[in-house]
Amino acid sequence: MTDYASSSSWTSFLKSVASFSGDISSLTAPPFILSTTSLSEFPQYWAEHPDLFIEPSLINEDNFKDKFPEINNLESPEITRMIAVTKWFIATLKSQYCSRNESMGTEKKPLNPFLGELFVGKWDNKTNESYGETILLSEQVSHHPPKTAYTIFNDKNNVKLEGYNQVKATFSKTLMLGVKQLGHAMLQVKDETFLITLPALHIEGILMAAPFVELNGKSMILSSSGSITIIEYSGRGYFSGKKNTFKAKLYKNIDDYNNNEYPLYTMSGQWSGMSKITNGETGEEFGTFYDAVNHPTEHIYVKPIEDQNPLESRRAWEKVAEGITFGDMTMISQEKGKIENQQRELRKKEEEEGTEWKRRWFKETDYTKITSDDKLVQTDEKFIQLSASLNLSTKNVPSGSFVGDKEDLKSETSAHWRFNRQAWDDEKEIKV
Ligand code: CLR
Repeated sequence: MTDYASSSSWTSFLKSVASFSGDISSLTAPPFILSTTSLSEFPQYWAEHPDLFIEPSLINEDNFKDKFPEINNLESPEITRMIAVTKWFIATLKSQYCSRNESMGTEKKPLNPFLGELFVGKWDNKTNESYGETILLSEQVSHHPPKTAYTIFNDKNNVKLEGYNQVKATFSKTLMLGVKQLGHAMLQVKDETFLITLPALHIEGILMAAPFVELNGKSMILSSSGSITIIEYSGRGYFSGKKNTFKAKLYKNIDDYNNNEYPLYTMSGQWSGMSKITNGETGEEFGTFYDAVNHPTEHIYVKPIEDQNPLESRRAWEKVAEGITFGDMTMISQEKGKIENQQRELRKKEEEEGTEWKRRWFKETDYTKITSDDKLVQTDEKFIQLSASLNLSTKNVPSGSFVGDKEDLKSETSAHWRFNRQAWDDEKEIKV
């Protein structure tokens, strides 16, 4: 138990949790559990292994057999790319869900981005010229409820990830915080598209003032070439004694999955540690799939604060972050207050003028409003096709819900945030 756990600020925080309304950002937490990082930065976790992010695009007809030499009889470039995409995805999890514990000792409450907040940066991949630059753009497209839209792209290798984050959280009686993710991610590798559903998670250790994330539920990766990977998560003492456990099954096609046929490959182990890959039918072990411990992350490059636009996250939150670092509650609330007032003023003005805050690089598509005359861009078209192939709901529901599920029947909208590349190409003020 930490000293913080018995502090009066923590016990009163725990009491306030009892009347939790569903909006985590409204909880007033003591400074020691506040992070100096805004949620708008979280999309960077998708690409802290820039090599694995690009790898699927380097696999082709001529070289696929050499890509995973330990696996015999690799059958096609498509399946080999699916293995590489699955490996990249598993490799993102340690960054996504363990990095705050590693850098700050525990999970902390991130700063709640204001509407229009931006976070941009890049991996210049200087040590490997053939990789080219990978760019991240993230934008807070909604404040109530919080939604962060993002894209990460590498033009040289024709790889693009786009998606958005939104969560729905509930506290259990034992003070476990259960979190469902509502968005999804789409990865485009040249002509191939992958739809990725996001796992549910929960925060343990809140009572002890030492929160950490564990994953539960599933994620799915559906490829436009027909293959599918289903990943199931569990924690300590569920299907193994270890934390951060996963079991992934890669099927050649959705029929094989639906008909309970053997998968081509099974990957299993710890996403924060070692995992192995085996033949899905015979169980023959091929070797290590991914070793998270011996694969250090590469952090994004972000411009110095003095070169940033006032809408950019680290610049906007600079003073609040200082307050958090000093543990100075007065400074934190004063500086937060300034941002909140400014936001209130803007909303008031917009209301008076009958306008709305203009989103910079992303736009919302409501799939319930699409008619047969509408021209669909590739992301829209693939999202609809891939979802339909597995009967996944395209509505605003927890990621991975199916058509006919309770959540699907309850939801009326299918509004998702998509990247508008033209808007970025026309961008004059913000530089990476
Ligand atoms: C955001 C999207 C990322 C994955 C991810 C990782 C950790 C999650 C975060 C998402 C959303 C916010 C989150 C966080 C862990 C803790 C934090 C749920 C899903 C909450 C708001 C903090 C609670 C505060 C405690 C002190 C109780 O790709």
